[in-house]
Amino acid sequence: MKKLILTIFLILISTITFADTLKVYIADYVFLPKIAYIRPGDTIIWYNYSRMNMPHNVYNNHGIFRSKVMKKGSKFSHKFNVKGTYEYLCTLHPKMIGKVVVK
Ligand SMILES: [Cu+2]
Repeated sequence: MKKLILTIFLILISTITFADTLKVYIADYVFLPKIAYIRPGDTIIWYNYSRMNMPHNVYNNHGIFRSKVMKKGSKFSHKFNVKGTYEYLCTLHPKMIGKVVVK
């Protein structure tokens, strides 16, 4: 009986996935990683780590997430609950693009 309970407990534990947080670093004109792969319920935190004191933002064209202009050292987070691919850019430097893939 104890063994059965232990087995059921281990099966339950193995099927529970915990929400995670992934950091995306904003360096000088790039998002690292450029493509972030996460699961539903996970949160992305963007950190502006620019060495050139460059302000940046994170802007999704569909309005799903948009940060303010972030000075060096600032951060912005968004929790993704729905599967999909979310593209974004920095409107101050439109060549800076990134993607969050929730699957
Ligand atoms: Cu920028």
